[in-house]
Amino acid sequence: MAVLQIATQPFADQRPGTSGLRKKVKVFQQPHYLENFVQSVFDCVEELAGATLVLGGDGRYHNREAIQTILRLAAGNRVAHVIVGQGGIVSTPAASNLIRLHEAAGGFLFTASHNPAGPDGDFGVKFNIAGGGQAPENLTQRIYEQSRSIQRYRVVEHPGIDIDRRGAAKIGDTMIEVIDGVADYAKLMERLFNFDRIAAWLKAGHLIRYDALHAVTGPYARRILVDLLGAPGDAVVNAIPLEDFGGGHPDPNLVYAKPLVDIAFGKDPPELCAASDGDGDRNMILGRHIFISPGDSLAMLAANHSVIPGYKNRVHGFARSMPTSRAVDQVADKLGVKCYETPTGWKFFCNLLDAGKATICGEESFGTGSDHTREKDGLWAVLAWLNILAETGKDVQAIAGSHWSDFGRHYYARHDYEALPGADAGAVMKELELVLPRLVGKQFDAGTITQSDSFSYDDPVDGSHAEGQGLRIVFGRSARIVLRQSGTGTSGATLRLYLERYESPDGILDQPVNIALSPLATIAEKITRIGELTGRKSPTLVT
Ligand code: VG1
Ligand code: CO
Repeated sequence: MAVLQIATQPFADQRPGTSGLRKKVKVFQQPHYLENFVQSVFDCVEELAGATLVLGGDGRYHNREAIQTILRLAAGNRVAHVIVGQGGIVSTPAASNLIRLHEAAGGFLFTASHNPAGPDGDFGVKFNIAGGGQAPENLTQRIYEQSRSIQRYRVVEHPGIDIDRRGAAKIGDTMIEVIDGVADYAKLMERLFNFDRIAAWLKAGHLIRYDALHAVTGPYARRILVDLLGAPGDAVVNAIPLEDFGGGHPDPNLVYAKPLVDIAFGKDPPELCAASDGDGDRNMILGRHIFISPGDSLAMLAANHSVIPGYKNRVHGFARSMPTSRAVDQVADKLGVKCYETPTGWKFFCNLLDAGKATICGEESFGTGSDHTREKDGLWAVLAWLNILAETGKDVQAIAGSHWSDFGRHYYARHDYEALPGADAGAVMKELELVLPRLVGKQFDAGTITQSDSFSYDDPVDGSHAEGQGLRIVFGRSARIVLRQSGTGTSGATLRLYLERYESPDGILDQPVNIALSPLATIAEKITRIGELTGRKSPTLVT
């Protein structure tokens, strides 16, 4: 069948951010917009021709159209075999797994993660490379450059493939295979965790509740928690993925998953409450009347990894993004393994995972995962917690309590200032950068500033260098203030202020987080002047 060369003109705004290209749906609906970006990927990743490609998304509005568009482009660029999730549904970690399993040369994932969906919401496209990881910085940079000069894209015309039915079809010479997007992922989880032990624990009457927030993890959670592990059907709620996520904001945190939080803090709560985000790579963990902050969850999983079959005797190191709490560093010290500090964004973990330097890693933004895929993995974290609960017989409160009395506690919060005028956000960053060199040695209630700099990173595996990855102000071991600009937003600029305060094991370990951090928040305002420079009296969101 004939490959058509369609003439096009570049768009100037196709620079991928922290995790792919994210824009309003309306932007992606412009003629040629998606085609240009995807063709730019095909132009930069020549090995896709003749190879296998994985395709799927979080089910949000425009997912189905985008899949048909990519299928035509894949045929136009002579991809041999495209694997598509049934209904276009594949969670981000499951897609990463499919790429690995089928030794695909890459995959396109349609997601804007937790950003709201629908005709006025957000859409996104992310390219993952062979091995399942997100395109590294040098590749996204090349793709962006290509998108600035693109003149044509290649398609094979086709009326469309039925992606709701499993089976195979052809567009031109390209084989399109629609598969169950859940099955292989479920098998992978079965290999990592002790399903028998978890099933027995559930059978003994321990209750859980998992909220899929009307997003991609519904079918995964149903299959794994209910069908395979035997949790009661009502343990998984909001399990049908909707194109607009039910009008909600599928971001698993104390604000956007409030109904679940109310249950966890209500009367007779289940032993574990959990939720994931739009594309299934984030997780929130709650016990009875307790919220486990993501940095703590990472540290607790790291400390208890040996009860999980997939990790026993094979943890070589940990990694966390720079703003993430340093709780896991202490676990690494105790176990005598290394903990790497990377820039924000999962792509920076991939080399460490590939090289076997890190086994488990995480970010403060509710992301945890391991070397089983090259994306963070929401349900993985939930199963890891379930495995630990089932194996130790302790509840979430007890696990957290003994962790804090062993290691001390890192009180932690992130304050987001969303939708700021770009100039205001830029001014805050610039002003702080100017004073940073003079801060070391200054004394505050939180202690003396021992380090203040703009974080840069040299990848220990391939030597690549990343600069400008956030401004940090460190008060020795006792506290940190970090400020950076978000790279995933679609309207205006977002500043993220990260606050961390360490309390040693003999300190007060059960304070409300906002109270424990209130003096540090005051110091942060004094130093960063966010309120003063932006006119915002308080953050838009505290997580
Ligand atoms: C945010 C988080 C970061 C995460 C990224 C993608 O990026 O801070 O930790 O990796 O989202 O996650 P930023 O640049 O807005 O701070 V997801 O679940 O949105 O793909
Ligand atoms: Co996500």
